[in-house]
Amino acid sequence: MPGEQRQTGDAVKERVQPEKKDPTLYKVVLLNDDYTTMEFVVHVLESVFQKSPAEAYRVMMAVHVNGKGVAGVYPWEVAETKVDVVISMAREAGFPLKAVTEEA
Ligand code: TYC
Repeated sequence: MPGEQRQTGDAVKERVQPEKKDPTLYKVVLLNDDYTTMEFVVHVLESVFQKSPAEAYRVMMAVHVNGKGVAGVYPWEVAETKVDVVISMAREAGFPLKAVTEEA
C-alpha cells in the first residue's frame, strides 16, 4: 500500500553483510578396533563419506595403522548425523566400529 512504508530516517537498518552462519567445523573421526572388517569400513567411507574406492581404502588403512583417522569435515549437525549413521550401520551389521566428532 502506498504511504505504508515510513521514511523516518533511522528505522531502516541496512544489512551490509549476510547473516553469519556458525563457521565451526567438526571432524568425523573413525576409531580402529580388532573386529570390524576392513571391507565394512571401506563400504562406510564410500557410502557415508562419498570417498572413491582408492581414497576409502587409504583412509581405512590409516585408521587401522594409526588408531584413528578423519573420514570428513562438516558443520556440526552434518557431522553428528554422519556419526549416528555410521554407528547404526555398524551395529546393524554386528560390528563395534566407533566414530566420534572432534572440533576441526
Ligand atoms: N583393524 C580392523 C581389522 O584389522 C580394520 C579396521 C579399520 C577397523 C578401521 C576399524 O575404523 C576401523 N579388521
